[in-house]
Amino acid sequence: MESEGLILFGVNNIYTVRIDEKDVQCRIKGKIFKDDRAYYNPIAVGDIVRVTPDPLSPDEGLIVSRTERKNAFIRFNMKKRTPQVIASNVDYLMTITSVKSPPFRPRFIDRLLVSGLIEEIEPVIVVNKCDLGIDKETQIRLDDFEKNGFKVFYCSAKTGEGIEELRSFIQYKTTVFAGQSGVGKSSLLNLLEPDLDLKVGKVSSKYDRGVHTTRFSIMVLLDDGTRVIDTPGIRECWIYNLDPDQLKFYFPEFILPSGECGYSSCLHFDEPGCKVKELVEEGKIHKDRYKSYLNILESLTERESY
Ligand SMILES: Nc1nc2c(ncn2[C@@H]2O[C@H](COP(=O)(O)OP(=O)(O)OP(=O)(O)O)[C@@H](O)[C@H]2O)c(=O)[nH]1
Ligand SMILES: [Mg+2]
Ligand SMILES: [Zn+2]
Repeated sequence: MESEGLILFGVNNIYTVRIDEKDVQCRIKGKIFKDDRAYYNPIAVGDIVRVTPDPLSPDEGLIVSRTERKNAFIRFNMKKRTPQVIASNVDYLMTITSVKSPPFRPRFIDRLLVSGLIEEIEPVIVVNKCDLGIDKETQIRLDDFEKNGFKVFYCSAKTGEGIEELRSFIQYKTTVFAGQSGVGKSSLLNLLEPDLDLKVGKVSSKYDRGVHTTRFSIMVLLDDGTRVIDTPGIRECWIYNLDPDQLKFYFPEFILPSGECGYSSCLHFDEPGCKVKELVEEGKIHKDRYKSYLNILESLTERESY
């Protein structure tokens, strides 16, 4: 008899699948996902799968198919040149960031926001470690995100500040926590679910960055049905599945002024009469956001010529 399940965790081709109220260890039956070789992993946390009992091991299951994904948070593995699905079927992509230790990296946030928008996952920013203080320049950049329509939460896993607001925002939804190593993703999740006791690492004082404590993605089901996915820290966020001339649509503050650019197909790069560039020069569009745009555009154009 087949049943439907939700992937909570998976490593070495053994998956923990929530079926009804129980967690069942499952393997993939045979080579059913051979069409999916373009991906590093055929099954990801958040996938909905069909499972049959394993005839050789009655307490375990065999995954026989996967329901089509609504969306996916994908990491592009530059070394292997393959996309890796970190989590699927999610409502919010929460970029967790810290103001200090590790340092604030707004360009990295810009990339994660684009990744979410491409997949039609609502991107949200969570500024953790607020107990360490926020300098003026960082605050200006954070206000700019809000001005452009992104939700920004301020919290501290150390003091508990802002946690209840975060909890009510994610209630009943599926949220993936993403960000650099050491920003406090696992710490925040431990605070949301105190019995959880996820391993928390330190921030290397020598390099001022995390030590990659979380090794595998895991979905945590909170008591009220809220779902949160903790993920390993990522060093870089590559945008890969995008036509370079589409990128401009993922920077919300470019959309309105682009109507006043000299060319309707303006890439806001070096075209004459570009309104976006004019607003950057006037300080009305944050120059750092524009730099992020140019950096991503460049990487997409390079990639096209492989
Ligand atoms: N001061 C301060 N430290 C925090 C806060 N949140 C987490 N930390 C510390 O930051 C360090 C890293 O926390 P983790 O929760 O392991 O970070 P992570 O994002 O899960 O890191 P990876 O699993 O490596 O990706 C730990 O030493 C935490 O105690 C906070 O709000 N304030
Ligand atoms: Mg972690
Ligand atoms: Zn333009």
